[in-house]
Amino acid sequence: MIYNPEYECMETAAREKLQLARLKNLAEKLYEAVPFYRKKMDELGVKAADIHSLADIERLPFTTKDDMRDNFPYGLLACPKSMIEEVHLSSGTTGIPVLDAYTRTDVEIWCESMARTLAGGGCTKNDTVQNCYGYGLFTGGPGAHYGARTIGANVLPMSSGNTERQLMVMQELGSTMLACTPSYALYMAEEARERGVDLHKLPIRKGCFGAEPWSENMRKEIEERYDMKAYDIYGLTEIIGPGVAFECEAQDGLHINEDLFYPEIIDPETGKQVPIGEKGELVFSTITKEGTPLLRYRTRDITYFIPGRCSCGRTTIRMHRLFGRTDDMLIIRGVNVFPSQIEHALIEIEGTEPHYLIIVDRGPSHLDEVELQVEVKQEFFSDETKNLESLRNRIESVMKSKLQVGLKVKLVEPKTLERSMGKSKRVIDRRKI
Ligand code: DLL
Repeated sequence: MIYNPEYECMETAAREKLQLARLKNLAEKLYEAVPFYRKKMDELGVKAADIHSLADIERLPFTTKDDMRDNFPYGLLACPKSMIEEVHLSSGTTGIPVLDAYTRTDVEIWCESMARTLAGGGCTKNDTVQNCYGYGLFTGGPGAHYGARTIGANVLPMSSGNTERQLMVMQELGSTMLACTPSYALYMAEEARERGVDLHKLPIRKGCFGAEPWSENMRKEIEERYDMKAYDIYGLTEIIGPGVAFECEAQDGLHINEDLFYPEIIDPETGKQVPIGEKGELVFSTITKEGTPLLRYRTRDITYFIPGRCSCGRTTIRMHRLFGRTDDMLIIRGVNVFPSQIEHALIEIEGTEPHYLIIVDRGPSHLDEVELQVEVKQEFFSDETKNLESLRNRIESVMKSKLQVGLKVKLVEPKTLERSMGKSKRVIDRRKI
């Protein structure tokens, strides 16, 4: 279902006209209201009046996570504080968090963008949405809640955790749609199996998963375990929370709500836009926001724009599911490695589960050493040890050829790696660099 065909199926020329008007308006407002942006724009010698086409966006300054931290909490506010009706903070574990302040209009934009997102995954007013994203300062729970309410669906505001209760509610209230992190979806499926709950017999048939990297392998696993369609949804606190981009029934890239969040993909080294189809860092300008609108926010997320139109009828530009971040990139013996590359490589190896942990350390000779712990399907553990040995060798050689770096694989029994209720932790870096 397309929630808002007027905007989601707009002709490109009309959308570009709208985006340009909104962008100029944003630049003007930020110059007037936010000293940080006025200074940056003065340094670059650019004014809102210099923006004549969307290509001129490259003249405007970037915003980084550090800029947001430096201005924490309210330094980037673009409206009177009395207009703020809600605040969220990033889930970041390092240092000062980043803040998103929402006016009433911003919350309405969020409701709209999340309604489009859930509708992309097939949500209608007849659905019962079990929302197990965390409620609180994290945007996941409230975002999915707003979206489901806007559609008119029945929302079960579960938040994350208490898996026994989640499964009870799923069975007794007949949830038809699930919203949570992909790792928590798999965790719940495991618990269900353990407790003898047959998910295939329940009416839950679709789910919207995001907030952390996941792969096609994990999608397949979730779809099989629940007998459902699993959709990827993307967003970040700084921009609005979830609701920035989402998959539709075609599951062929994520549609960006580009009339609300103007996207660019840049070369992270040069800061210049790259051609459509080329990988780079995703950048957003929040062209309709009032509370803490941002110009050209560098997400550090890596993806590319998918050329061409989607079969679903939406005309919005699509991005490929994320490849990783510019900053979770590990440098191992001088080689750049993304955890997501390891996950992608595991997809091709029969016998492994999509649960893994990367432990990086400095060995006795001061060289980086990586141990990759991988969960193996139960059958392999009941088999002869030589099968395990050959699986281990196989993973090591695939990793070597894909990553150009050698790592030690340790096979572990199913369910030994720690599961998370929210974002899962895939990397432990013990190097003190
Ligand atoms: O994770 C917002 C969200 C909530 C998105 C619920 C989807 C569902 P933050 O905590 O600020 O916001 O983290 C944002 O998480 O820059 C990505 O690196 C990562 N991320 C979010 N969605 C995906 C996804 C929320 N679908 C950061 N795939 C982003 C991969 C994702 N990574």
